[in-house]
Amino acid sequence: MFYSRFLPVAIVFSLFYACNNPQKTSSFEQIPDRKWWKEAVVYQIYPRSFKDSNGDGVGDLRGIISQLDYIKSLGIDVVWLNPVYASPNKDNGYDISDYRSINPEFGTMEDFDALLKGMHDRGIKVMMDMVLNHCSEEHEWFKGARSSRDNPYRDYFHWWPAEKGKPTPRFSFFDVKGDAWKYDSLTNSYYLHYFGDFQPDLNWENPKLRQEVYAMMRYWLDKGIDGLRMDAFQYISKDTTFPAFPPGYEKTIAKYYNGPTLHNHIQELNREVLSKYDIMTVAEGAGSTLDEAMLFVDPNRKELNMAYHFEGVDFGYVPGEFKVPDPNGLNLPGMKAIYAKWDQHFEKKGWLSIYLANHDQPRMLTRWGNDSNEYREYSAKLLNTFLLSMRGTPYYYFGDEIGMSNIKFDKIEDYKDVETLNMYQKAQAAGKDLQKFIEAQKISARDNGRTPMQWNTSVHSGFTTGTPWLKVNPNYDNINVAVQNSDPKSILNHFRQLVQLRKSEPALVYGKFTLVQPESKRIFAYTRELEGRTLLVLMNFSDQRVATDTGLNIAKSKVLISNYPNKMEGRELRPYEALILELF
Ligand code: TEU
Ligand code: CA
Repeated sequence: MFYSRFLPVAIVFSLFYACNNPQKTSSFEQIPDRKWWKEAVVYQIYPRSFKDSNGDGVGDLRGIISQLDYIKSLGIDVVWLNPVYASPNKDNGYDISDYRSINPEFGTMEDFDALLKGMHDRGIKVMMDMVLNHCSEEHEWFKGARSSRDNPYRDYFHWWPAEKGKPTPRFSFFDVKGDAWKYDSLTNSYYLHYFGDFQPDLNWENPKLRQEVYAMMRYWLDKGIDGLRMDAFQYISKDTTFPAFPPGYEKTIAKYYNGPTLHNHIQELNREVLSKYDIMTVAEGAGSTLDEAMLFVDPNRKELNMAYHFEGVDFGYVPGEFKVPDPNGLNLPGMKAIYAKWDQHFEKKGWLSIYLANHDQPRMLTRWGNDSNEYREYSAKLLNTFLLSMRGTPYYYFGDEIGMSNIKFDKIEDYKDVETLNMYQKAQAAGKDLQKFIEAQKISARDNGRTPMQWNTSVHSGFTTGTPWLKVNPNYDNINVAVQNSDPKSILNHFRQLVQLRKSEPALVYGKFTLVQPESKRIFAYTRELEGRTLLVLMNFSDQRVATDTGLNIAKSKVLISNYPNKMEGRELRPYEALILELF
């Protein structure tokens, strides 16, 4: 009622207002201490699944090159590429066998250079994934290291000689037994691996290893790449005396975060490499507390630009279980509290990223929205509204711009991901209910987010002419780029508008964030304020109509973007309605 009735008044008022209050229409030029990486929207491409150029079923660099104009059309600023280096691919490129060459499945170094140039020609920056907690067992370093105890590469890794008895237990994320020490008979020693046993951990306490890593980073930075995403970086430092941990330690992986020398290493890295280039740097994970995370990104400490925490995406899983969704559904007040808490802690200094999905997560639409036919479009647009209106740099996962959803495999045989396969074996060994495991994975498995991009309605969604390495979601018939490109009301075009809105509204980037109605179980609402300009983000995270009660005067407002074709009805938000208002 209030809105539609006042709409004409609101328009006249806002025109009048805009003409008479120029100081409140803040522009980016007025912002002190601007940083390009705070204003950027990052688009993440999982190269295996984006576009295949040669029919072998695996996405590749030439495939990405063929879609550069599409990528540009999104309006994004930075592309983050998951690892494209030589790799046996047991963990899809997160097991690197040569940091200075391109995985032949993806192409050649010439292809990479062409990709970088193609991006730069279009004003898009490129961010590379640096996997430096571990490498592949097939890396020359490890092949040398395991061959004899006096090999020059021996100290690039962590070893426990068997004559000292069994090593003190350490936990591995991907190991069926959860054991991070693997016995290697060749030298009668155990080596450490926090992830798969094919991913031996690098020894950052060895200065030679560090110098080798820095030289490798300079090699890429000198090519002109614009950013580094530091994979699993919080784990690189270890107390190499390997003291015993109290029983139950493996349940609190906090023991693995932030080893004693972590920040010395990052500061050295900053001094010797990062500070020499105008790049953006992000740590994947940043300890387990707000204060720990701040240590990575407090500008006075000269470490990294921003961090991404796991608390948001881990929320809503049953504690102590492997990614089992809470049967009670989304606890919205809890989710809001997490985002508000993190935002507040970094309000004055430091910076965070904002994301709901990546290659380690299921599709955000299934996990955080509603992927039913009825609400799919509304809730995809709602989640996009959230991602592009929060403080923090949005990291946006490819395919979400068309509302891709989980594939929900029924059979373990359909999965390719080492994590799911190993956790299945673990559940089996523990005599757990395997059907329950499969049901939970339909919501949470990483492969849900790794199915190929849905380009059009041709066979295999236009991703490949061959057999895709991972099945294409059969819903590509109606969820694809081609259909949405030509529909002005599509999720894709709404996403493009949101990106433009963020680029024209400094309040969305730099403005103060304040939660409104924090206790509401259905409405997620907040204001973003900058220099007298107030934007209100209103989102209904439910399939019910809900009355808003923001306590703000919405009567005097202007709709900047909305996911419904017609105006809000009274004070009620319709199912999954999401809009951004400017308040006067
Ligand atoms: O992930 C690091 C990490 O902490 C993982 O445990 C992550 O939380 C997990 O995948 C969630 O299910 C990075 C990469 O992003 C991931 O793809 C790799 O598998 C992992 O490192 C090992 O390199
Ligand atoms: Ca290919």
